[in-house]
Amino acid sequence: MLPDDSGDAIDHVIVTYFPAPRSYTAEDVIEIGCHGAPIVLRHCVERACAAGARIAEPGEFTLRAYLNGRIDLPQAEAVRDLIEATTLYQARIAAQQVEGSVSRRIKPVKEKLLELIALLEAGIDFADNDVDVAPDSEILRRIEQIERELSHLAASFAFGKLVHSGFTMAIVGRPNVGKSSLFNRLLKQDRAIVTDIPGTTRDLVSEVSAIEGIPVKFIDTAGIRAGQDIVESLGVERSYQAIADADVAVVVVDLSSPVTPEDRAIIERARERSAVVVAGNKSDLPTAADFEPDVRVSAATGQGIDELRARIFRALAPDGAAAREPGFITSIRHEQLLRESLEALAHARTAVESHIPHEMLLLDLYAALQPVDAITGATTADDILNRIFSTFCIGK
Ligand SMILES: Nc1nc2c(ncn2[C@@H]2O[C@H](COP(=O)(O)OP(=O)(O)OP(=O)(O)O)[C@@H](O)[C@H]2O)c(=O)[nH]1
Ligand SMILES: [Mg+2]
Repeated sequence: MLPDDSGDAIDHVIVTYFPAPRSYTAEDVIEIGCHGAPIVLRHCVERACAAGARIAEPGEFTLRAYLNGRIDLPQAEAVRDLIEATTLYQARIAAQQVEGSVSRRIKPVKEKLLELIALLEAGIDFADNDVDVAPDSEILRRIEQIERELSHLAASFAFGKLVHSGFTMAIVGRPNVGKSSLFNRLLKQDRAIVTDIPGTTRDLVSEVSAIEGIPVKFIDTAGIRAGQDIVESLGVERSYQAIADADVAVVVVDLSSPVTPEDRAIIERARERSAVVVAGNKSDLPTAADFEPDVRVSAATGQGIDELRARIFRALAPDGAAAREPGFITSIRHEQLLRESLEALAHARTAVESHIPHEMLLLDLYAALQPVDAITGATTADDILNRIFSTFCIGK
């Protein structure tokens, strides 16, 4: 029973006791479940604090779980992603990472690096005894194998980034080609106004939705043409800005009429600024255009829309299919660390090729190990910890 200040019951709560080490933090933990009204929650927290508890720091529970060795760093970071997930797909990937999918991918590679280091260390220690560690070709083979596996993992970030942060997609093209119709079709709702009058859309219209569980900000734009009134030309300015800001631009052309130099100019312009998919719309009508788009669609009938979605994905993450294998990385921190490690390995490879003494080669290998350690958590500087845990927005 949760009493108010005068002792009257205001809620009945459930108290759950998790004895150490079988709790979230691996310590003794008590959880109080009460009914969800904010005023009741606040009262409950105030009573607890009056009795000697204190409010958790951001991320403190997960930090304690980490410090007590119950989870490693990638798992702790994934808890934050799970809390922030906006689609079930994001939640599923984060949940796999909470279960340790990233560490499971990295640890075998780290193991190979450690083996190589141990091998060379041994060679140096026993140099007097004429122990021949390994021929250079063998050392090179090992370094290259580690490089291959790490760069494969680093490349998975191209897709992982999309899963983590989603992407922005602008639909651009000449007036009346069917941009707003396509926008509505992709969103599966009548969001933007569609008419047969060129110049219908005058400002950016945006809406957030998801493609295959990945959050996407769709932007419909004003049709691009020259020499119109001031409102429309301001809209055209914004269309160009939208191309520049987008991760991917879908340039729409109307296949039922001849493709014009303006169409080609818009495609060129878009290619300078972002990934591009050229969609040939109105494919339900007789074709009048002598032009091969990336994908033929009909906003009117829905034909080709799935193919368009697939094309959009491929434009953003060319290796998307490979990246979907388990344990792909979604954290920019991990990607940067893997790149650092790869740089050091490239140094190491050059060192072997130029027959530099093993003592020096080892420095490069240790330099390659350090960033991997920073992912798996074996050596963690305070500032890494602080950066990770300070981005938690709530107590968990
Ligand atoms: N037959 C056919 N008509 C289409 C298709 N897509 C759009 N339309 C028609 O083309 C006209 C223009 O469509 P909108 O979606 O408004 O074109 P828009 O590119 O947004 O035009 P602005 O906003 O003026 O730049 C409308 O009459 C639509 O019904 C299609 O796939 N097939
Ligand atoms: Mg429009």
